[in-house]
Amino acid sequence: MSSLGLCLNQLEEMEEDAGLGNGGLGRLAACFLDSMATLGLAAYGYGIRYDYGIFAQKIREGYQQEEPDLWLKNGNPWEIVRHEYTQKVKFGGRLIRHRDSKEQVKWVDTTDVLAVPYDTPVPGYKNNVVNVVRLWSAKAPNCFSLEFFNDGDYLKAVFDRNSAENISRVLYPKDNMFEGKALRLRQEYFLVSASLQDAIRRYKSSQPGVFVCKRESFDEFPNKLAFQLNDTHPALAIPELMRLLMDEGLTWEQSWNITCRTCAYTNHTVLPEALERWPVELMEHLLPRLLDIIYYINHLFLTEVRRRFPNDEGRIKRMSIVEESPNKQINMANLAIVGSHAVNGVSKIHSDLLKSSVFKDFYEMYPGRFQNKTNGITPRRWLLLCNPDLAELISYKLGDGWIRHLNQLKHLTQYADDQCALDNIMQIKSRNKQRLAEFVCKNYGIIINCNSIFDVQVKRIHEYKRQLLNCLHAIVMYNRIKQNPNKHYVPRTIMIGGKAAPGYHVAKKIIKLFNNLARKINNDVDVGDKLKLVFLENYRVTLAEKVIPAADLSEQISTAGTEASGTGNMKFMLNGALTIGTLDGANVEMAEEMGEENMFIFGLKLHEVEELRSRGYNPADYYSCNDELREALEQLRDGFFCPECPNLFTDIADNLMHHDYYLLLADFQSYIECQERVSAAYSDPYKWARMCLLNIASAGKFSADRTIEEYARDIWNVTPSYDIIPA
Ligand code: DL6
Repeated sequence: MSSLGLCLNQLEEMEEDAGLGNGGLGRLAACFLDSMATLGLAAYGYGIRYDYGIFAQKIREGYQQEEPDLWLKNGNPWEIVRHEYTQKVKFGGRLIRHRDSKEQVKWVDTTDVLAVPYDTPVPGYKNNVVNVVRLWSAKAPNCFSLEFFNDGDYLKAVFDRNSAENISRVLYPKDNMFEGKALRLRQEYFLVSASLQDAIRRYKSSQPGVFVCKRESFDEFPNKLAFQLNDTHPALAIPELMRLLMDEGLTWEQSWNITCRTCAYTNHTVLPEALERWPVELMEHLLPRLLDIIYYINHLFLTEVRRRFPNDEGRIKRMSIVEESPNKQINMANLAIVGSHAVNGVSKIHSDLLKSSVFKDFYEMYPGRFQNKTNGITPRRWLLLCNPDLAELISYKLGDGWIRHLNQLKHLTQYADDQCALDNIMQIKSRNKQRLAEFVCKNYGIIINCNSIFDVQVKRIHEYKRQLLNCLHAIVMYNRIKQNPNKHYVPRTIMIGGKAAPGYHVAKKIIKLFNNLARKINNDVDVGDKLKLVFLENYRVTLAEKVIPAADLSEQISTAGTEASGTGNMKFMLNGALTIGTLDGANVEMAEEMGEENMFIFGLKLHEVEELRSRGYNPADYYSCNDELREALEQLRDGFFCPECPNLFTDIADNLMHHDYYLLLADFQSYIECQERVSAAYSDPYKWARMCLLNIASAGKFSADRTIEEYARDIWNVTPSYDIIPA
């Protein structure tokens, strides 16, 4: 590199992110891959090799604009194509039934698509284990649309090629939101079918010491394989595995036994708009054999429900995989639960909610199936790599065992009152803040005060995550400064980053609002550097690696009961940022680990949210008696932050004042007071530094290694190993 006059760091900066997911769900999977390799587990990550990943976000005049993510434009040196493992995936066609057999059904006249695998290595941490993430790219078979070539309709033939290859063209950019598009269903089946065929191929040929295809019995299948369904997006794995096993000659009962013992389902959300329900009509057209199998699974399942809970038709209706009204649709979560031996949520509070509300009927029927696996993050990326100075300091104090055994961080507590150690941590934070400030200045032209609290909320923009509550706090701070400019204020830099789904108008409006607040506040001479607002454009993993180590305050402020876990919260904690948050998702367990005195907790608790809603929530009860809140809402409503288009934010204000589903107004006062406690704590550098250290020291639980050890022990029945295998 240096002989070519090139700098490795610059080259690293040029590398595109592989943005093949939407947010927490995909990033969690990436952390799990790192942990599985580090724990010596023989694991494959399967996914789709999208030509276009999550869009690039550009901010123009305060608005989000989307641009295609051409991540492969300069090639991808980390992958190799494995043509030899190409699989065929069927769509459409019709069924030919052999008498009334449920096993012997031929799926014919299908339109086939090839799934070509591209492998990327996933190295474990210094253990010589290298696993694989295998991503499928769609390719039309050579014979595809041959009849049009024969007819001389060249263009039609080429167009149809594209329709096959469109399957892996682009990631659907909605996070926590179901999009019932046919192409999305094709993507889901494409991933599932190719991956299962690949796993069966490997199972059949994997008799130790024998190279030719050997294994004929499927008896060992559940002992050799485990399929962990990452939400319901791959839940078609259940009927597809049934199909493949029956096509191998197994009976329905044998296939069902193997399927249930092999599959397990992780739920990642309770938001109703995110739960997948596919129209039967669409499935009938695209995947008739799968629908046929789902119907029979449902028939047997409902027979069992009726036997266990006689005369309870309400329950039958709620539990049915096939929903009858208003339109017939397949409830994918119900399918996933029925066909799995384990179902888990991703934090304690979330797993409890699954049992007490979302899947209550299923819990009553299969209590032993329900588990919790609190999420985690990989300490290799989220500390060692992104915050090398802090990592070095910790290794200097404790040795480097923490990199694989994050619980060792608890030994840092011995330095909680050691001024020198605290100074070291704060010096590192300060350098990280300096670097981020340079980035912000260079990229957005905003000069920020490095002595201010770096108050950061980075995540997808969603109403339930309540970026608007953060905006209300910014407005209150601004109004206070304007009313009393000479008073002392603890300076703040509020940074928000995140993408809004392109069709999610409210989320896009929230971005515009924050940028308008920034325009007004950042240019007000009375405010100066007491308050600055920065929108972090195009938030993605590589930007997170810069932002998180530099944050003082992490905003985790969703309405209690809405965020399944969160994982950003853990990344901030590990890097010594303090959290302001509700008792939601994994925040609850973070508070347990560090002690509530080391976190800024506010807002309604889950049972209070439920009580308030069942009592009947009226937002006016809150703003009519709160001057600061009313002022902020009126400013929003009346165009104070958008004189050139005074009605721009009226709908946001009206929505808050009249509906406010996520209870921002109910939590407002508690949030503002909590922010005051943050400012007071920051004014006491010793107290703040001590809290930072205690946050880091109690982050051990949130290693993805711990999460994976639990999956391995309780669901997959495999034993991790920290052995270093010969190179
Ligand atoms: O479990 C990973 C991640 C959680 O940390 C987030 O709290 C949760 O919102 C996210 N869930 C989804 C669900 N997507 N769908 N459908 O992204 O999972």
